[in-house]
Amino acid sequence: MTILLTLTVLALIAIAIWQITKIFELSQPKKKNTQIADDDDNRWNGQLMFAFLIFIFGITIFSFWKWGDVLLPGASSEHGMEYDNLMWISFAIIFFVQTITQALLHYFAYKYRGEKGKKALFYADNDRLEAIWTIIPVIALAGLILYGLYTWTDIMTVEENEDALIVELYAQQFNWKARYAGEDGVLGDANVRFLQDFDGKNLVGIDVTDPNGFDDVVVQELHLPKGREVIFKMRSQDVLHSAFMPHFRAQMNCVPGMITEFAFTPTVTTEEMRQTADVKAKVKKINTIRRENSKALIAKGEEALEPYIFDYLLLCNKICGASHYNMQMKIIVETPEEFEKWITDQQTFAEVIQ
Ligand SMILES: [Cu+2]
Repeated sequence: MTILLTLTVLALIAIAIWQITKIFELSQPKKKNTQIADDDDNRWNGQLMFAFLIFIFGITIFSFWKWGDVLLPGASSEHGMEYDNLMWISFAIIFFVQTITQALLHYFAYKYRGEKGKKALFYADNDRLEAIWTIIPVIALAGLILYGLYTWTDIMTVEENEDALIVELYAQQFNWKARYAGEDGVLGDANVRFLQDFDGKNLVGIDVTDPNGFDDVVVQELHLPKGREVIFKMRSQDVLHSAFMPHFRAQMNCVPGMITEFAFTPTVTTEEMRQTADVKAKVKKINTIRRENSKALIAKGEEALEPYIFDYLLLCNKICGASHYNMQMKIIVETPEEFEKWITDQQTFAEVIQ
């Protein structure tokens, strides 16, 4: 009922505005009655084009100033630098070209607006000009594509590395689990058919007929040693998920029925990241917002929000169901010594099913 009333009121307001506009038009002295644009109309249109140019430049500068600080902090992985360079170079070229072309387009629309008596110049073609505006984009785009392909291949190729840490990321609606290969460096075979074994203690479905699985370690918080390559093997229990680790510039789909791979080397520990000026500023900004929101919550008799502390996160980046937004796992990057101490404290699969 409220919706119907609101819609009726809106419709009546629209009709009133339309009628008032008509009255205003009729009350104006009749100047002309023609559909052909005159100098006044053309000047007005030209000025509007120029105003639009100022508007798009203005809103671009405003957006950089206002939201420039919500971008991710610097990459925390070796390949992340390459990835960021590619992105910033592409952005710079696009930004430079778009600024010039938009400025020319709108300025010329204003400068060469229609005027009485002004005749357009008949200009059939100019081979040299056409060659220039074809060859320059070809070189620029081919350069970008080749650079992109080279970077992509470099990032996506997972090479055999004896020293690499092998970690399985196991996705299910709506959480993550991680499995370390243990002492032998080999992940035991696994299958969703074994999930019910051992009263549900077999969290990722490790196959007990494969001896490689007994020293595997299954956890719900991902720890990674700084400076050592990590080879991730992704699996999904149910639907399509995507393992997204934004701070490491890493993402890979988790597809039911197959194992996908991605590898990177973390370069900054969680503790080091918390001490960077950029992250400190972000944390401060988030906590200011949280304090403000807490005031409203307390007024309603609810609990205040906890202060935010920076942590790396593994997120799901495929809309996989109702709680997709909350499908995440904390990642802790630490020194190799801290990592060794942590992993030896964890229970192996053999210990869990005892
Ligand atoms: Cu998901």
